[in-house]
Amino acid sequence: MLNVTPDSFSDGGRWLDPVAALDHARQMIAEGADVIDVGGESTRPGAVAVDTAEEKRRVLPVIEALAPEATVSIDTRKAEVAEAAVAAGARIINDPSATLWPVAAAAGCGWVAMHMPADPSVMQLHATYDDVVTEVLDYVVARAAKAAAAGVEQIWIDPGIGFGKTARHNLELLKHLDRFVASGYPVMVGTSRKGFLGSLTLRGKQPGEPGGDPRPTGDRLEESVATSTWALLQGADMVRVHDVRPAAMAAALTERRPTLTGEQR
Ligand code: HH2
Repeated sequence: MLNVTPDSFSDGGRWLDPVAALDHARQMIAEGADVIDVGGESTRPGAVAVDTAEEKRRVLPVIEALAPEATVSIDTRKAEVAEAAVAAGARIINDPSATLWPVAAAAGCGWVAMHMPADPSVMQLHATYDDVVTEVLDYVVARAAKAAAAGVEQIWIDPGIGFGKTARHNLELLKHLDRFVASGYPVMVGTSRKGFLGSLTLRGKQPGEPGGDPRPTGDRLEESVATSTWALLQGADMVRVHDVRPAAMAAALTERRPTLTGEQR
């Protein structure tokens, strides 16, 4: 993904300059990315909403430049930004609000229905579920059904890992991704560099051993690759990552797995 934001949790400020953003996008494509997800508003826990004009100013030049050479998705919660992004060449609306299916239907583009229980500024206060897997699954499937009824042809459902969820909720959702896959909708998953990964393997400790420091945002590569690979093995259709090369290499291995022979082992 390409965050054209000053405040994204792991790469905020790095790709604000459109030239740097394009270079980075081209590098991700060379490393194996199939879709570049462009976002101009951070949705990290506690993030403050960005004004529509500012969000458009951040994303549109990048989308216009990138669309002729790559499949671009726009990561936004605002209809006006989604419409402008599609007009600039984006082919998928990646929608953390799961409300923009009418825009996708009118534009004839793909749409991602992600689960987020409340606005990012307060969503961690809403991390309460009786049965997180069933509740999140029912929510995204209901939104996907509305989109399908409205005529959206390409729909993904996404459990929204880290959005209004505790580490335990995130792990439950990953453990039961097969139930999302069984819905019949293609599944998208984003775990990359997220906070809950930092506490899974603690620095200076063996996995599972208590104590130690949570790993910082920039030091969660192994956990990110492991969980994106897990998602693909469970049948996810698309994974959203920062570090494309290792994720793509691991994804290629999951595809080759059934054909490994004794000699190759
Ligand atoms: N996660 C983030 C943003 N958009 N979209 C989907 N469909 N699924 C996700 O899991 C997802 C998403 C958060 O990651 P990032 O873009 O790196 O951070 P920020 O929101 O701080 O820009």
